[in-house]
Amino acid sequence: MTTTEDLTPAWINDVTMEQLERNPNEVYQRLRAEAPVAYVPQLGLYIISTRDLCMDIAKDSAHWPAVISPAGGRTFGEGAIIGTNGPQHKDLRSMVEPHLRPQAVDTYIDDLVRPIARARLEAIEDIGAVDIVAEYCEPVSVRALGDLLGLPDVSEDKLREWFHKLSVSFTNADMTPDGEFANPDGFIPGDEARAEIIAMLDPKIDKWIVEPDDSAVSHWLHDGMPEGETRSREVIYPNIYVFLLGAMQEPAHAMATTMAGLFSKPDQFERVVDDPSLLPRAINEGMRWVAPIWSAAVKVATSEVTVGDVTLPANSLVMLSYGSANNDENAYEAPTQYDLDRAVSPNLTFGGGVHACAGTYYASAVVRIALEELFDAIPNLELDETHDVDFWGWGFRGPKELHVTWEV
Ligand code: 261
Repeated sequence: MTTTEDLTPAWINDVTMEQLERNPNEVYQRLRAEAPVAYVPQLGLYIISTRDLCMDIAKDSAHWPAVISPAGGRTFGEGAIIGTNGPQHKDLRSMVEPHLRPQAVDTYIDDLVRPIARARLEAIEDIGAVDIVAEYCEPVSVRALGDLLGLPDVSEDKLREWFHKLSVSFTNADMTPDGEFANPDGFIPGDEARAEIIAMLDPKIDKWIVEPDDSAVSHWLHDGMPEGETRSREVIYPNIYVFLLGAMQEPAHAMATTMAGLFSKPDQFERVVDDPSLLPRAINEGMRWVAPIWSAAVKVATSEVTVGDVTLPANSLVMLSYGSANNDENAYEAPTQYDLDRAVSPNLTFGGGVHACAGTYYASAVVRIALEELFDAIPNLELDETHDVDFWGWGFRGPKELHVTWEV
């Protein structure tokens, strides 16, 4: 019988969260080569780092039901869709899916995103130098989803503050050897965001209960419920937090990552600006290159189970490292390079199995439209070489800032 110590590479004990947040790639490259199933004491779980093992586990929800990570559960509470299974998960999927079905998205996405994108571009197009993350990617992402959810009166800056606070709290994953959170104060930002979210949403929910409208959250309350009943706040809130974190932040990461990738291959950047029909491919590769949700999916073994070459006991927690899977050298040639012309090979950016992202089509459309409008308005965009492109994040990853310039 193998033990957690047998599956802990000695060198992993020296790896810090700060190091992973700055750059997880070398650590995970070594894990893929030496220990694709590794117990990491600081996280209190096993890391699965290769593409094939991540795919096998993601698809096998019978043996590997979803759970939320410890820090994620501390941040969102019980009942977030990402950690539910069976009939509870089915109900929550049916709650969130209507607005996210491709057929539904196609009816509203241009009217939703293009005016938001154009208004932001009008505000910046005469400046000639901005951090495009703060001035465009994040505002467009949060305004579009905020309007869709029913929060048109919550400012872009407030929505950005909330996803940031929820995100650092969700990934405050360091554990002590006794299985306690090593940095309990790291959850304060998430607690603050949650308190503000409830104070803002409670009155809206009161109103939607008696006066439903077309907003997504109003539908979450009513759809599929018996006449005169609504879903409880206990059901709704953890899932609002899921959206206010991942669905707000990650389209912006995908936009900025795709631009950073294209800037690393200037000829490919030119081709995409000249031919916007290349954007879906460019974005798909950007999200493969640096997966926005880099390391957040966790599963639990229902019974003793074999993973690759090792046997794990029942109740083992595994973290599927989709960002690492997407850089697996056994699946992709030169995986750490952005390449618009790369051969097709499936990736795990949107996960897999029954928990595969419900917002895949929505998010891809938001990112595409935002970049179409940006490249149309400012085709002579250039990377500002006086700033470094600093990617940041382990759970969620993208350029922290992306400074660009253009001739006005
Ligand atoms: C919309 C997806 O959001 C998330 C996914 C995984 C972890 C946290 C999230 O908010």
